[in-house]
Order: sequence, then C-alpha cells, then structure tokens
Amino acid sequence: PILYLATQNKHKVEELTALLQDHFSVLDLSSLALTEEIPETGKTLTENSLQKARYIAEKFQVSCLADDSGLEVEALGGDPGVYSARYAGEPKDDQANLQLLLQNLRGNSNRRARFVTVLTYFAAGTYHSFEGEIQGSIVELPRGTQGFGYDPIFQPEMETRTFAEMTLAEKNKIAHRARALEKFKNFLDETQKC
Ligand code: ITT
Repeated sequence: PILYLATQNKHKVEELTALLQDHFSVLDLSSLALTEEIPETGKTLTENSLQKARYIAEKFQVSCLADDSGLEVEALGGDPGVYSARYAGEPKDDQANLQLLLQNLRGNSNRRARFVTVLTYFAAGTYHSFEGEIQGSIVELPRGTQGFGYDPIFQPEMETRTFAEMTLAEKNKIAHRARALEKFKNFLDETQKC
C-alpha cells in the first residue's frame, strides 16, 4: 500500500520513512501538486495533526500520515509546546527557536522537558491518532550536528548525549516520533488480523 507523509518537514520525512518502509511504499508530498503551506490552526498537537492529515487526504484522495510535534518545558509552563515551530516568530527558524528557549531558561535549575509527537493516520474517510513522548532535559549549551529543530539542546533521560549527537538510527530507537509510530504499527497489525 501507498502512504503519503503529510508533512513539509524533510527531517520528519527521513525519520518516518526509515521506520515505515517495511510496511508501506512511503511517498513525500513532492509528487502532489501542493504549492501552499498545509493549514495548521489548532490549539493542541492532536488538533493540528488531524487538520494536516485531513487536508492532504481530502485534497488528493490519498491515505496519509501527519505528524505534529512539540517540546514542552516544565519551567516554562509547557512552552513552547504546540507553538514549537514558531517560538521565535515568523518565518520558522530552528536556530532562533533554540536560542530563545535557552535564553528563557537561563539561570533556571529546573531543566525538565519532554518531546511529544501526535501522528494521525487518515485513510478512506476515517482517522486514528497515536501519541509518543520522551522525557529528558534541556542542556546549557547546544551539542551535536545531527537531527534537526531542538535536537542539539534536548538530552533524553538516561542518556549522556543530546539527540543531535545520535545517528538517525539511534534517535529512532527511543524518540517520541518512533514511539508514536510503534503504536501506529501495532494498530495496523491488529486491524490486519480481523
Ligand atoms: P509540518 O507541520 O509540515 O509537519 P513542522 O516543522 O512545522 O512541519 P511542527 O508543526 O510539528 O512541524 O513543529 C514542530 C517544531 O518542533 C518544529 O520547530 C521542529 O523543528 C521541532 N521538532 C519536531 N520534532 C522534533 C524532533 O524530533 N527533534 C527536534 N525538534 C523537533
């Protein structure tokens, strides 16, 4: 079966494709005539994930999987959360977001944070959502060059390296996105048994 990834983030495409290619022929949006940004106006990760999946599924009549993710920092009351992509304003800028987060946490000894991903699978008019999370902490200074987004400042619990110091395969063994995807795969296995 063919599965479109309803995301305009090439790093998500990479991570998701690595985990899904045994189950699907995975396609990104480059083969669809999409010129606009996928609308994303919800107040929660779940709303946004569904909105993005529905938009692509209905516009192109395809089965798809959307991903909405956020970094929740305890000392910042859960920010940037659903606003993670535009924390430092428009246009989206990963480096500016990460620097602003470090600045807002400066001098704060509570560095606890978690990453959350909500995946939504939209196929044949119905949808299902799957959440994955990982606990960790925000380091003082960025480390590592792999990954994307907030990876250089997020160190998962029980690890000595940030996500940006791990290979894609290492990150994909433990990360929020991979955990949500594990639930999606279990769902597929269950429904195929019926
Ligand atoms: P799409 O909406 O097109 O999927 P996006 O990049 O806008 O792509 P989100 O709306 O989910 O994605 O925004 C999530 C933000 O959090 C964005 O700034 C990412 O860089 C960051 N982010 C998401 N997953 C991450 C991960 O695994 N590691 C580090 N940062 C991540």
